Amino acid sequence: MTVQTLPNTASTDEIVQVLNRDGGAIIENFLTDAVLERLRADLGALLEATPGAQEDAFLGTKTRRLSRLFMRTTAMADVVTNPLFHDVAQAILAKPVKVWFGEGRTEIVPDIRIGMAQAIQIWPGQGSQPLHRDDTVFLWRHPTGGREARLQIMIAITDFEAANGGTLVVPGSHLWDDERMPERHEAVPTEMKAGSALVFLGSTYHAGGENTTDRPRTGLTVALDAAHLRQEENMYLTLSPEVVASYPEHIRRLLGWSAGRNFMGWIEVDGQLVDPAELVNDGKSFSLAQELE
Ligand SMILES: O=C(O)CCC(=O)C(=O)O
Ligand SMILES: [Fe+2]
Repeated sequence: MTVQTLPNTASTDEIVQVLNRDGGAIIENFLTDAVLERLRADLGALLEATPGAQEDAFLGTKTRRLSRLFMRTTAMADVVTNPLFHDVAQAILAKPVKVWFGEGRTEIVPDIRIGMAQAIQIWPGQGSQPLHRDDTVFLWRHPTGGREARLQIMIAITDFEAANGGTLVVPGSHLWDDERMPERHEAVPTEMKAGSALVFLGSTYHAGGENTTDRPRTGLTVALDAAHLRQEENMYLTLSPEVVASYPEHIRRLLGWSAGRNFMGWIEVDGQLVDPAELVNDGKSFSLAQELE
């Protein structure tokens, strides 16, 4: 089994179909050259100054991980609003949930939210990660019955090859139950040109591969999650209100400054339960934080 490669003209439906069948898909030319260059310019020097992780078994001592990306490059806004990622995540994650309010039967559609964003640079000599599911952060159980927690993307900032650690993916593993152990021979390496991207479900087994070349492999990974789940990267502590306020409302909501349609994440102001997106709009979140000091 391989991971199917789709052109960037593929429709949301086509991409969703492949993801439901295989658990992952490669999208060619996901980024424009201009956005790719901005990401390289904004993150390159920072990655150079970033040390490898201190833990080897999962994070990798020869792997550099740079997060807090929305304060480091505004190109992140282009990444998360790209319809090849954003609209596919919306289609997969924003599935209605039926609830009762007294005698009223109603449907709530979850919003989507950025769960984490990280540049991952795998240096020569780094061995492969253990195969894992990224929805493990939510302790998600499988089979999911089609209710996924996360859509993840891994964008190639340098070319991804089998030899340089191109992400290992186990096609079809999103359908497995929690008893089945993933085995290395079931995984295929992601090979794609810089600017292309692998999208995969939170329930798909994958891992960073071994880099046996003499050059680092650089990727940018971002998660879009169902918004009622806690964000893996703590955006409230990571990004200052000033940084968040510098982005348009849609991005601010995606970053978590929003209560969403199920009102998860409200704050109280003058006795009213308010969506924080409204406060950031008129600058009130700053005075609110001061009031608490
Ligand atoms: O770097 C990669 O190719 C994948 C990394 C990964 O899956 C992770 O750190 O969770
Ligand atoms: Fe992962």
